[in-house]
Amino acid sequence: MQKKSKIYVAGHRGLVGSAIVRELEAQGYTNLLKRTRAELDLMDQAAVENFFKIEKPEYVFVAAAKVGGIGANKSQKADFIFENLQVQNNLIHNAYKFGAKKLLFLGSSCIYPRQAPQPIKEEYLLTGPLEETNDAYAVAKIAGITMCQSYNQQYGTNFISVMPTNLYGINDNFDLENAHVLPSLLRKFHEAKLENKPIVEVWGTGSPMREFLYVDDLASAVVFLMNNYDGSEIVNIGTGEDCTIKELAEMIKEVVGYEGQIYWNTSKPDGTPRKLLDVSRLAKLGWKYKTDFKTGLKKTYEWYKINV
Ligand code: GFB
Repeated sequence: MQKKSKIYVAGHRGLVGSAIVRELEAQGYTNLLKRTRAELDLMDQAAVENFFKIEKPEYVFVAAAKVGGIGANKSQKADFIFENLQVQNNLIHNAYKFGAKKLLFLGSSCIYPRQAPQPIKEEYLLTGPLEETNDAYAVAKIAGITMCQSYNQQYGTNFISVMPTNLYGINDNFDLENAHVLPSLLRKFHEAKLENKPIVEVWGTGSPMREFLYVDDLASAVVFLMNNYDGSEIVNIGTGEDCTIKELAEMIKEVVGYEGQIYWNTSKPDGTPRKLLDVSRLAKLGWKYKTDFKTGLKKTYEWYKINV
C-alpha cells in the first residue's frame, strides 16, 4: 500500500476495524474510506455494489462481521451464519468486480477442529469436527476463506485470509450476554467491586485454555500482512501463549482489585478445551506481537473505566 492508496476498512467502528484505522493513520496512510452501518448496509447487495462502483477502493480490510462470545454463538447460530455469509460475499465479490488490488479477510481461531493438535497449525483446517457452540460462525468464516482462495485461482485476485486468536482491547463489546470472556469478566469484577458484591459468577469450569492478543497488535499484523504477504494460504495471528479461564479470572480479579469470591457456574458451556495457535508461519514472515498480557489488560481496564 502507498500512503495515498484508497483503503476501505469495512467495520471501522468495531474492536478490530477501529484498531486497523488507528494503525493505518499512525503509519501515515491518509486516504481511508469508512462507512457506518447507517451509511452503507453491508447486508444489501445492491448498495455494496453501488458503493464499490463509485469508490473503487484499491485495498479492502474485511473487519465487518457479526461476532460474539460463546453465549451469542450458541444462541444465535442462524444470525451468525446468515449475516457473516451475506456481508463477506458482498465485500469479496465486489472487491473482485471493481478491481481492488488486494483484500484482507479476517477469520478466527474457532474455525479449527475442536480436537486439533495444539498448537494449531494452519494445515489442520477441515481435518476434524468443529466445536458445536460456534460451528455456524466457523462455517461462515471457512466459506470466506474458500471464497478468497477460489477468486484468486479463477480470477487472479490477491485476496489473503488471516486467522486471529481471541482478541481484546479498547472499544470492545462489554455486553454480558454476547461479549467474549475477557471483556465480560472485566465488567463483572468491576461492577462487583463498585457494588460491594460478595461473589462474581464466572461461566464453566475454568479449565479451558485461551490465547489472547491485544487488538493493537492484531492491527499491526494485518497492516504488515497486507504489505508483505500475497499467498492464498491462511496465516495464524496470535501470541503463541495461553492460560486457563481460571488463571484469566484470577488475573482480572487482581487488575480490578476485587476482593470477593468466584462462583463457577458449570451450567454454562466451556466450549473448545484449547485453541492455541501455531504462529511460526507469521514469525517467519517477520512479525511478532508486542503487548504483554498484563499491560494489555491494564490498558483495556483503564479505557473501560473512562469510556464505559
Ligand atoms: O470468549 P469466549 O466467550 O468464546 O470464551 P470462545 C468462552 C470461555 O470463557 C468458555 C468462559 O470457557 C466460558 O465458559 N467464560 C467464563 C465466559 N465466564 C465467561 C463470561 O462471563 N462470558 C463469556 N463469554 N465466557 C469464541 C467463539 O469462542 O471465540 C467465537 O465462539 C470467536 O466464534 C471467538 O471465534 C474468538 O473463546 O470459547
